[in-house]
Amino acid sequence: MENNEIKQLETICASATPNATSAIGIIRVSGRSAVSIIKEIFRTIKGKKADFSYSVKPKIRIGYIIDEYKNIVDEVVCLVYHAPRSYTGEDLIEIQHHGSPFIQQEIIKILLANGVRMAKNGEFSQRAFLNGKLNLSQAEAVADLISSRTAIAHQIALNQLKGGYQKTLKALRGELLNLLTLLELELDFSEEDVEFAQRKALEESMTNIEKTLEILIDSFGMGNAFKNGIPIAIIGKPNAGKSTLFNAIINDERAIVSPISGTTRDTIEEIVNINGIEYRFIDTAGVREATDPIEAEGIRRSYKSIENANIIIYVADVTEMSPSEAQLDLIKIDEEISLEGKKIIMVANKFDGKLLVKEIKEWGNLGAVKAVDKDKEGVDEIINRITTISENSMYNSNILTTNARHYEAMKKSVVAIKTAKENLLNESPTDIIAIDIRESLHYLGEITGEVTTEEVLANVFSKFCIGK
Ligand SMILES: Nc1nc2c(ncn2[C@@H]2O[C@H](COP(=O)(O)OP(=O)(O)OP(=O)(O)O)[C@@H](O)[C@H]2O)c(=O)[nH]1
Ligand SMILES: [Mg+2]
Repeated sequence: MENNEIKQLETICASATPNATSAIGIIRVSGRSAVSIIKEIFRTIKGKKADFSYSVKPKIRIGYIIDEYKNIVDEVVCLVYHAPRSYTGEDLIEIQHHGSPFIQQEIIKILLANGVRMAKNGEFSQRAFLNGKLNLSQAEAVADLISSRTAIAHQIALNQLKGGYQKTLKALRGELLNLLTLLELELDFSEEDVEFAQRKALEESMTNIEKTLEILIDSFGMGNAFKNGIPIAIIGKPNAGKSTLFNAIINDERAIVSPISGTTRDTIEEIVNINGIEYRFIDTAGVREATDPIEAEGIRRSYKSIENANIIIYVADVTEMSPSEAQLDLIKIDEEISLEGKKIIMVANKFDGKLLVKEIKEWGNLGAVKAVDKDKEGVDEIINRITTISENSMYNSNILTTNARHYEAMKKSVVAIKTAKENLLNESPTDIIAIDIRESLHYLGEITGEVTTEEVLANVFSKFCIGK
């Protein structure tokens, strides 16, 4: 942390608003000399130096920013937050200026001339973290909050910032610490051969931790999808009507449709926002034995899309295949690439074709959506089903893992707790059990930032925008 302490001595600035014409722009200044510098470059309306002395509540001052020749650059509002009651935990000033990129540049130039340096990406949030204002996963949630494009991504980010996710992590950490304390107490008295902790209770506690971690780990697939758009692959045999359906869902003639088998050769993606959730619909090449290398590559990409999708729309041409043939085809695909955990929506397409009463009934028994390219009903039903699937997964969204870094740390944490439990059941010595509990705690600490390296910090904060 030594390095960070040196960095924190420097006063930093950045524009918190985009470099574009707008009603107002905001420049942030944070650090030890923020207040003394603003005193020099700010004058009240009456042309006097303003009172920026310490106060618990933030101070608001209206006046002018002046350059080295005492010329007025802009009329501004300054908000002064004194340490530690600010976002960064340092003295922090927000200068609200007229939203012109020129004024923004001029004010920043004056700040730089006074010894302030430009902030790096996420440096304000990094300081907030180093000063104990936010833990690491909360800081990451701030970045997610800024970049959230949909209602659900926004809700998840808010939850990661303050809600159930933080509580779950805290509870997990508490339980692990409790376990460790019990085991260490026993170690302190090891000479006397006493067992403070009931083996049964220890085992229960470990199982609890393991279960919670596993729920968090499993939620990553959906959590990540909610954040970046839920991938939905439209698959089936060539000519089944996949591209027709894809165009109908995205409401655009995006994919080429033709009676020629093998029209779609590459995968095509479109993002659609339905009821505040983002979906990535993917039209794929029909899966069959390839006759040429290009087609083979197309089919390989179809499989890749199936692998990455949370939801699969299987399109069957009812004039070409029976319900049992469609099921067999899905089994064949499952052998190629596991469909486990994926939600499958079966679509009986071309329902305007000639069909026997028995076939109509069988498709119904299969729960297939009956679709005809000219009708909207089939598409509406498909969208209804997709919405239901998402809403059911959202039910638990207060403890969704959406961050790949957290996901990796949790996987390591659960391995350690499992090993500890095994050792406990094998009646291994207490110090051996304690090693893995400590390790499990260590990985959990990586998420919230109790244990971090410079490298991890740099990695996390470099993903932020400048000024945050
Ligand atoms: N009668 C009827 N024809 C349809 C229906 N849906 C699609 N078609 C026709 O079926 C043919 C194939 O449609 P596509 O959407 O290109 O099929 P695809 O599954 O994308 O085919 P590939 O890309 O070759 O794998 C086209 O001529 C469509 O007009 C339908 O509901 N009823
Ligand atoms: Mg197609």
